[in-house]
Amino acid sequence: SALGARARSACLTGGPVPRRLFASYPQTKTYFPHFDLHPGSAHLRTHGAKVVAALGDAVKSIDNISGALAKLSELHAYVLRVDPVNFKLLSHCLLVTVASHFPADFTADAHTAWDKFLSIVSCILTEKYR
Ligand code: ZNH
Repeated sequence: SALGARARSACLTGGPVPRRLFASYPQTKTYFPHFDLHPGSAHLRTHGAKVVAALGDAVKSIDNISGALAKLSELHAYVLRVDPVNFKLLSHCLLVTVASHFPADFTADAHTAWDKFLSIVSCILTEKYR
């Protein structure tokens, strides 16, 4: 979407999103002991770009998101073992960050669409958990 493209170009995922996530929910930092977690660090920028690219793949395969994210779903469930609750926290931080950077574009429809999209992606990334 246009809002998604602007969010990407504003580089929200490398700075403001992780800053908000780690400040509001410090327990999320435990998954990144090997990262430099200072806002805008090379680690966060690279990682943020990967996360956004995955979200882009999901958008491109909007009718088969689970197919597009199958590998990533296995990675999060079996290798990274990220507690599913963290997906809600990250989605919330993404939503709030986009809303606060682009208040005029963040209409009720945009809010609904982002909320739905992120919850579908989160469901798919956590569905392999046992
Ligand atoms: Zn994650 C990784 C996406 C959520 C944690 N991830 C990752 C990647 C991607 C992603 C794309 C890369 C892979 C490769 O490289 O192959 N994620 C994602 C998404 C989401 C997520 C899309 C939602 C929406 N994650 C998450 C959470 C957490 C996480 C919530 C926690 C908190 N991840 C993670 C980790 C990792 C990842 C730890 C690894 C990193 C490194 O590099 O080491």
